[in-house]
Amino acid sequence: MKPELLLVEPMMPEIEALLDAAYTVHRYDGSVIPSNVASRIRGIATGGGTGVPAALMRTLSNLEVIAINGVGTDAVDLKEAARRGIGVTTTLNVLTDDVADLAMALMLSAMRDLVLGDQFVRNHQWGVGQLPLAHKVTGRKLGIVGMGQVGQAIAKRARGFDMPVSYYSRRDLALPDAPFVPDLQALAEQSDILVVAASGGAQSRHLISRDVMEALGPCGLLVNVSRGSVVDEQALVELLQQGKLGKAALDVFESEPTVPEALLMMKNVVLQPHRASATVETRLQMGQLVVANLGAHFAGVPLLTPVQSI
Ligand code: 8YV
Repeated sequence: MKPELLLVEPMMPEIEALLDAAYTVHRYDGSVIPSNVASRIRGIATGGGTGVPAALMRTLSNLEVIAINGVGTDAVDLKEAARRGIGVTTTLNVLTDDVADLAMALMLSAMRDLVLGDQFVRNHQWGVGQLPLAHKVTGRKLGIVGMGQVGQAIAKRARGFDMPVSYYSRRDLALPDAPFVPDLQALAEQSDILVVAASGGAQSRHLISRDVMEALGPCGLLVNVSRGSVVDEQALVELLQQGKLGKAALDVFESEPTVPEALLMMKNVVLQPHRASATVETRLQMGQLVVANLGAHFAGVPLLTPVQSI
């Protein structure tokens, strides 16, 4: 008999086909799972942002493994998983480049007003109206918040744009070409562009505070490719409205998929629907790693990319 699995967030059809071949897959639609089904579910596949709601986890009394199709673990109660001996895996190393690429794309898009230029052409304004000049990216001072794999991949790309890079992180990594700035507000103050690449979770909630954004200032750009929770979104909206923060380019939000209405109206804001890892190539690799981790668990061999050992 195939083990039973709960798919909490849809994956690529190719990946779902692999899951269907190996497991009896129940697709979660948010409704209550009948107890006779819930008790048979031994594994979960889910997204990083979606994770596993606490109430759902409680109903799955025989859950053994949670395979996250992403690197964020903030939407899974890791303590509870450890207490219950549930293994948790992520797709470590696979999506770093894509997230760093999107950070650069957001940076370029916001500084060079790409969205406005696109709308200008589509609205037949070229030759009719005037588009204000944009701002230069090359050579701008970049501050990176969270210098893990993604932060370092962003720094590597930024060097190609001759951008001096400094960073704030939980600890000084003694990197040869990027100084550690232990005071986040000071980093914001000295940066033209601040990119958020820190992990989400209680420890980083509203790390990008009103004060930090005010320090970035009226000419500054805030880019977020990590989690919406890291930024105080209400303060962000207010500061953009008041002109105290120059621009924002955001892939993630505090209550996805809800985006503050005020942001939708702002020309100095670039928005994406949490798509940093959303490329065919990367999602395929991520999905394959999810399948491989689940396969390892049910074969009784060590997980490939565990978050914690069970
Ligand atoms: C994905 C993510 O969009 O890695 C993460 O934690 O949030 C993203 O890469 C997500 O996991 C797919 O739903």
